[in-house]
Amino acid sequence: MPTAPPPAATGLRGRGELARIVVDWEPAPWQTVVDHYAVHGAPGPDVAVSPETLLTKTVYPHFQHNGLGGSAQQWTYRVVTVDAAGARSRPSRAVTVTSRESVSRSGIPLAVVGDFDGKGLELALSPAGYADYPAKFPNGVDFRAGADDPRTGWCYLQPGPADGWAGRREHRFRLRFELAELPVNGSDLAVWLIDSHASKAGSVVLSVNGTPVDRLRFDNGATKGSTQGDSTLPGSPLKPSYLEVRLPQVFQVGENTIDLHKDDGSWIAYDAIGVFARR
Ligand SMILES: [Ca+2]
Repeated sequence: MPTAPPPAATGLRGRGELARIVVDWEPAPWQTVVDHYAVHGAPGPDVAVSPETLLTKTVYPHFQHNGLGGSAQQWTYRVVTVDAAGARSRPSRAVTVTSRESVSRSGIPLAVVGDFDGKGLELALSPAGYADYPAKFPNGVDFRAGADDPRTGWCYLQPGPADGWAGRREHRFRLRFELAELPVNGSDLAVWLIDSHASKAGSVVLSVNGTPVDRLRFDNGATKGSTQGDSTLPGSPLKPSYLEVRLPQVFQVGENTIDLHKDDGSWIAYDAIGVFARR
């Protein structure tokens, strides 16, 4: 005897963030024993429900679509509820969401280390060489944009005082860059992480040309980015996070420095870092 299919998911809604889109919907009514929700998605204004558009199966009424990159991307989603007997609901109403554009796309690069691509593989010691950090970077990172090579000069992991493997002390990462002229419309700093410690991501003091200007607080991650370098792989356990802040107008013609001084918590795992002038 075929049973009645479960009801279609309702209340589908989404929000666009940096490099990701978050989609939520209402849990199925209690009478429905849910096996999973099948989330379908496609770029553009609609999505056909087919094996090709299946993005994930989840038991939670929630989906985080990661790895969308720095450009604003429009995606449309529908959800199919599958019950314990394997019966499938009609597809839900569609929801169309656009992710936020990164300053790494909208701005003019002044100093960039790495690619904003959800991976840390282009950085030094990636993906799992953190044990070599104390020997290779005894004084932290001191990187000259445009001259130094990220593959040897910018460590993929920046430890903090909670990390015994890095001496249980503070660590400074410095980015140096030359400016021939000052940005007229201001500038932004983008710090993209592929992951961070799951409970002690902590924070850094941000200094520009030696003057502390802000404290950047990081989202907790999954504690996997110390040994895995690609957050865009299907099923990746990494929890990337993205931080973009406006910088005060304290640059000078000639050499400038951006310091990230980690005096709080455990490590962060870099995807890329850059300073961008507003157009
Ligand atoms: Ca990267």
